[in-house]
Amino acid sequence: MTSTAAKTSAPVTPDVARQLYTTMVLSAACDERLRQGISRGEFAATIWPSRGQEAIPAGFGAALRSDDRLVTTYRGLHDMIGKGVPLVEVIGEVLGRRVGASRGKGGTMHITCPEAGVMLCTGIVGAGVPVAVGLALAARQEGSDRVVAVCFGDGATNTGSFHEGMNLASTWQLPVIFICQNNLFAEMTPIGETMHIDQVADRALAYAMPGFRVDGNDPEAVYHAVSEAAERGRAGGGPTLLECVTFRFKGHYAGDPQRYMPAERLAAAEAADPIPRYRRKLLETGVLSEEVLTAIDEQSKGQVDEAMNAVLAAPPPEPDELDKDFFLDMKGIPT
Ligand SMILES: Cc1ncc(C[n+]2csc(CCOP(=O)(O)OP(=O)(O)O)c2C)c(N)n1
Ligand SMILES: [Mg+2]
Repeated sequence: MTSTAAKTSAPVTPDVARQLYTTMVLSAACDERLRQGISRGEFAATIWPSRGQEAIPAGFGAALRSDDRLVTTYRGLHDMIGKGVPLVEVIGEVLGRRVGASRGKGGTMHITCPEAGVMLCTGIVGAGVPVAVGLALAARQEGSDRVVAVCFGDGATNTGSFHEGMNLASTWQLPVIFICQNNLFAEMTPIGETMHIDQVADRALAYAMPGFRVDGNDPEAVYHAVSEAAERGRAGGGPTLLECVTFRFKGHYAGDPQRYMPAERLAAAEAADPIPRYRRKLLETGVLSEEVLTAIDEQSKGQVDEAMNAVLAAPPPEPDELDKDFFLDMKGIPT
């Protein structure tokens, strides 16, 4: 039993190609800078690196509207960047500074930025799924045609929350795009030891939902698959499950020595790094020139350095802010 592969090979416009490549490079530069600072002891922070998985948020970031919603996980800094959360707010939250998206009180696992549509980030595996379904119900009740994308890992698809959320979204035909970032590992366990199916996308069949397996290292494939799913959701066609197959280069957490990871497997994945792969494609097809690509590479590193300097100069939250920002008043203003 297999799900259909997504029909997604049309070319993208140069503007979309530029956005896809920029998100990938910016996410990798941010991840790299944070890991560097942690390993040098420059600051205390914890991250769950997304290096290797950048093509996924590049694709959905370009496919979704800014008012579409996103729910993601602890391994979601690249997702935040793809959805348009300012770098200072991402890095600021990781370092626990007042300029962070959650004013430095949430940390890496709890970044929200409603202005960019990022409504929840959670460290509880699978827990974002039912919340995304609720956000999609809210969109319908408000008469909005916005859609909700929810990112989670392969391991999360073994949780009850995932199946309950899939079932309800299917039953009520809600506009949810379930995006599994299948990096083939859950913490230190390879996927073959946690499920007996060949494809996560097949899990859609149990809910009579379209399910597609996508090359999660190809930003254009993800872009097309999410665009189609969003179009279906906006038109009342219900939810879609996308299994974006990728790889996690840096282990479960920053500093993970990855003793469980066969060296040749990691080396093969790194040799197929989606960023140089997409760069080569853009050059070979003449969509973007070497000059433009180099400028994007340099500007992205510059933007990360600038954001990091702004964060390092910013204070942590004051103790009297601890009990603020939990509730909204009747006008929707944080109390
Ligand atoms: C409900 C719950 N169970 C267990 C954990 C511990 N845990 C943290 S990450 C993780 C693995 C999740 O793997 P996957 O869903 O594939 O996401 P990835 O980390 O690969 O992105 C586990 C088991 C948790 N945080 N929450
Ligand atoms: Mg995983």
